[in-house]
Order: sequence, then structure tokens, then C-alpha cells
Amino acid sequence: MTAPIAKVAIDAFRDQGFLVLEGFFEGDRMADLAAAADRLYRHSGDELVHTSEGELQSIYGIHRIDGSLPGLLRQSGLLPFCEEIAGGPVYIFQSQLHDKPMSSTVLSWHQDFYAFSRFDGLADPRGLSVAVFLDEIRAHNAPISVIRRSHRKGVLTAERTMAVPRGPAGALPAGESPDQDGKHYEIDTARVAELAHTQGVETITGPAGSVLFMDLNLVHASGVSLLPERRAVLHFSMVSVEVGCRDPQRPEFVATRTVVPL
Ligand SMILES: O=C(O)CCC(=O)C(=O)O
Repeated sequence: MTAPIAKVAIDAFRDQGFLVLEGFFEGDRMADLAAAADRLYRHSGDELVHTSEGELQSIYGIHRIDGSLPGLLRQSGLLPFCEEIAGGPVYIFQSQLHDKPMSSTVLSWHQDFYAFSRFDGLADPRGLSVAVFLDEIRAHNAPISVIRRSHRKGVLTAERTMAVPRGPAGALPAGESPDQDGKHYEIDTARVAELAHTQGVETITGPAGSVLFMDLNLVHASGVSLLPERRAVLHFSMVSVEVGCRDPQRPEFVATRTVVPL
């Protein structure tokens, strides 16, 4: 049985907006996750996003594609922490596998809640994003960088959104057109620079099995892998069951309407 996540870690998450548990998944639990990832890599369908060179970049709705994932999360011991942060039971609102192959694009600084609120009408950022490293993440294979305490700034305005170029086929909200330059300016660069200088940036690396929790308003970004090897991170955005999406414009595999407590 995994030990509960300590109160000091909960306090650190609330203060900093993120928390890392190095090597949290191990042994059989890690093997089960790895097997689920192998199945995901064999999946085909609308949920896949490829780079312009045809390499797999992302798979959306992974908890729907592979039915073992919710159970693996439940058994892992992570749930009480997620419920503590969300103030009660949670459901998986969005999930993805992100590989960042060499031909993929930078994922610019953004807050997860921005797109959830703008495109899906999610009313409240009561939840968190959970990123599980299936491969070791190092400086060369697209680590996620976060701006400390940026979640305290609330929802920052964003000029353009990543929802278009990085969303799967068919997930383009009405009236949105893809960026032409492949860059996705989420938050104004000057604002990001100011936040980064005043509050500090942390780049999260760690062995396979590590978990990164992020507040839904934490500003974060990632680059691309510099080597031709797999870089798989599973993302689960968990939201309080009391918060549904009021006006979803994206498909169910991008924005879950069906609230099933985890
Ligand atoms: O795995 C990554 O590179 C980060 C993905 C991310 O930031 C997101 O899905 O919001």
C-alpha cells in the first residue's frame, strides 16, 4: 500500500502551484502503466495528433481508449491528494499522452484552465493536472518547465491558443483558425518574462514513474525532444465532480461531459 501524500506536500503544492513525486510509480504499477502505454501507441483514430512529418505527437482521451487507466490511478494512492486539492471527489476532464518527437513544436507557456474555460465552459479551476512520466525525462527530451507560484495570478489573458494546432482532427472550435507559424502564443511574452524573472522557473526532470502535479492555473510549457527516442508523459486533468462544462465546443475525447467520479 502506498503511503498517503504528507500534509507538508499538500501545503507545498498550494504554495508553489506544483509538486513532484520522484519515482512514485514502480514495480507492478509501473509495468501496468507501461503496458497501457504500449496499447495506446497501437491505437488509431481521431484522438491522434501527428506532427507535420507524420510522427505521433499526442493522443487525446486516453482514459477512454484504455479502460485500465482510471483503475490504475485509483489504486496508485494519488486519489486522496487530488480530492484534497479539489475539495471532494474528482473526475478525469481531459487526458492525453504527449510524446514530443523531434518534428513536434514547442508548447508555449499556458495555463490548462484557460482552454478548459474558453472552449468548454468549465466554470471553476477546482482540480489539478497530473503528469505521469513513462520514460525518464531529462534536459534533452522535452521536460516541462513551470513558473513558480504563477497559479496565484488567476487566469491570465492569452492572445492565441494551443487548442487549435495541438488539438486532434475535428477538435477545432468554431471561429478558430490554425496558427501558420507553428507557434502558439498562449500568454503574452512580456508577461511571461516578468513572471519568470520575479518568481522563477523550474524545469522538472525525473526517472520514469515520477509524477508532476500542477494547479490548473499554473503557467507551464515544454519544448521538443532532441533525440529520436520515445518520450511519453501521461496527463490527466482532474476536476471536482461539482464542476461540469457548460458549453463544450470540443469533442468528448477532448472535453469530458460524462462526470464519472474516479
Ligand atoms: O507533456 C508535455 O510536454 C506538456 C503537456 C502540457 O503542458 C499540457 O498538456 O498542458
